Amino acid sequence: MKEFPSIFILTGAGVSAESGIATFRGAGGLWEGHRVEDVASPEGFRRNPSLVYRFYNERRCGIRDKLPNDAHRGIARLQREYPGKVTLVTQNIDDLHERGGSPEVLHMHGEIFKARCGECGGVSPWMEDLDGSSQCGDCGGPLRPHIVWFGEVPLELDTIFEALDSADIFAAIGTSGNVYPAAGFVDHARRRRARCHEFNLEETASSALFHEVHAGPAGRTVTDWVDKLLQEAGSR
Ligand code: BV8
Ligand code: ZN
Repeated sequence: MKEFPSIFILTGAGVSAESGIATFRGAGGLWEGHRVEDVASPEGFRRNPSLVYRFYNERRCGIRDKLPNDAHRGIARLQREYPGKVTLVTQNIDDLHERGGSPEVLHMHGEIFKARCGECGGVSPWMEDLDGSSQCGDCGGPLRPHIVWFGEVPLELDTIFEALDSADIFAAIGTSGNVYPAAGFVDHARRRRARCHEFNLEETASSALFHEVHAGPAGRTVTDWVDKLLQEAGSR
């Protein structure tokens, strides 16, 4: 059986930028007007829940009418057509990878269209606004966005590190590499001899850690890269 290199893809806000979803640290980024500690931390939620509910209601509303772009579709095509293992981990809370055709997405920072119960911990799909009166369908407990805030432990870390340990190719697409532990994945992959690719519009804090940098909009650079990978796999 021909062994095909296993691929690990990490995406950030930049993969959804061409779909019209604002990134965090770009001009007019999401965090402007809001201090991170106030809207994306458990302390902020305890201090002022309605501000946090409102911040995520605005995000949910803004994401609902957006469409996947060529980068989402390219990654989904790779997941469907590449004969080797492809793991997709996203830091994004939108559902554009799913709507772009990805069969499996690991949302390490949670998902905007889900809510989590403060009592039983149950997670359920949630498309509408959330507020202090929203109740868990199972136990009637209070609901919060199913989002990993700063200071909280990211989701699916066991699955993520298991895939990262055996990756031959690591790609970071549209992420500034500011937030840990995601920002540390490239170093982890490098130490396991994976070939590391960075897809970004500009240099980032971790660009020096990558073997190959694909500069430009992910819609184009990811499409070109997937074409090349599928062609190489087909010709093996
Ligand atoms: C944890 C959900 C413990 C919320 C998010 C000091 C040192 C090191 C670490 C820390 C520290 N102090 C605190 C920490 C830990 C902290 C952290 O890293 N803080 C940072 C600020 C220093 N991390 C945590 O708290 C995490 N938890 O550490 O728990 C632990 C750890 C391991 C094991 C056990 C326990 C939890 C962090 C999760 C926070 N939640 N999101 C929400 O979305 O509202 S983070 C949020 O911000 C996103 O999810 C994402 O992760 C991050 C934004 O980053 P990017 O996605 O990279 O977006 P950004 O705008 O920054 O960059 C976009 C890039 O795209 C740019 O480079 C741009 O050039 C590029 N781009 C734009 N357009 C395009 C493009 N590229 C290509 N094509 C384009 N068209
Ligand atoms: Zn409940």
